[in-house]
Amino acid sequence: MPPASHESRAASLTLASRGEVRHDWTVEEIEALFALPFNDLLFHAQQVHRAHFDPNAVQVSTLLSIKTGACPEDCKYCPQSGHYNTGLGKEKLLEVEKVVEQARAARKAGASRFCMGAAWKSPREKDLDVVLEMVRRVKALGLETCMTLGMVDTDQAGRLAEAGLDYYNHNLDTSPEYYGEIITTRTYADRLETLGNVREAGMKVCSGGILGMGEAPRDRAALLQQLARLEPHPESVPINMLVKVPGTPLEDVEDLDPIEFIRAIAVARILMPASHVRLSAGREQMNESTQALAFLAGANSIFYGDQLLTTSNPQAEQDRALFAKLGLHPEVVEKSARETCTDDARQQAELEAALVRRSAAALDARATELAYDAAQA
Ligand code: SAM
Ligand code: DTB
Ligand code: SF4
Repeated sequence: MPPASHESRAASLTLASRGEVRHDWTVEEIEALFALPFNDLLFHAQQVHRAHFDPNAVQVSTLLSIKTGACPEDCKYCPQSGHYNTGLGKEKLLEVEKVVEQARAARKAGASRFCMGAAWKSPREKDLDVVLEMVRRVKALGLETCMTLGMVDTDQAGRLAEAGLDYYNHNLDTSPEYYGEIITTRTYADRLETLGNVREAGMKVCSGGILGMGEAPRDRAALLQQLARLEPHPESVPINMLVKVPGTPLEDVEDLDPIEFIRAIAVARILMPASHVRLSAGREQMNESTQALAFLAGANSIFYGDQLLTTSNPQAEQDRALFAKLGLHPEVVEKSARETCTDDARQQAELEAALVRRSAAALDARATELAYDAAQA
């Protein structure tokens, strides 16, 4: 491979001036970012990240499946699709009290956002009333709320927003070109329409995709282009590494090189400088070094808690240890999210402060250790 000249690298870097928010990226420009030497790409992503965020703060969300399995959609990656036999037991919509109990536990463990997911094509009228009550009750705990319920029309989005839903998650999943290989029961245009309805209703948008589904490098660039074309950018961008579930059509797809995954995180950070980029599903299958690189590349959000929707996530204790090792701390929720303040919310604020103090103490201890090592050397 011929070495890239310093000039060509510099030219590529000028494609993404530090922190500039753009919506008109071409796939070729994005591919040029992917092609940068890894160190240059990560350095650039760090610069963008630091211009917009505390580089050591990570937003912490916990997921709960509120309705599991038997989904009519045929997403080839998904253990919950009724089209495949993954041995997953189906569950009806959970009772509100059960959801509130789980949200309280998530808050106690240190999560600041509670994300509720349902295996639906779109919510039915009678289910929506229950879901709206879940939003109100979880919000009253002082947690930020997020839901992912499939497609929503303008009326449904309006009612969710009115109930106080902060974020709606609906992923584009992959490039428009590769999409038909993965899902046939809803279109890319359907997804964009739902995202438009969410935005119009005044909620924050959470939208990202899945990597490692056998897509080509250009598909990863094209997915990120689609996300960056949204105006405004999604506030939250989950980048999932495919969790290969036996029984799904993608169970044996070839692994994506972790370095390619990190590149995609770095490019997402550069394209959407002010968005939270979530190192989403797939952390259980990643080692600590890959996760550390993802944070270096600009990821600043995770799912925290032992379970994603139906598959496992690293144990909370393991994540607390990783945060301490890397000197990361949970991002403190903005004041506006706490304006609904109740006693419960105050408790949450105290807990967050305690978590920040704990991480700081771990950092101090590490610094003392290093100073001691240096003195011994
Ligand atoms: N049914 C709703 C929908 O698809 O809009 C919400 C739930 S669905 C499980 C939410 C997202 O989870 C999907 O869009 C997909 O990006 C992600 N997901 C599902 N299965 C996954 C897997 N095996 N690995 C990684 N991400 C996955
Ligand atoms: C997202 O992008 N990833 C989450 C959340 N949004 C809803 C879901 C990941 C699901 C992984 C497979 C499972 O646990 O069922
Ligand atoms: Fe259903 Fe969502 Fe799974 Fe697709 S990703 S099968 S819509 S639960």
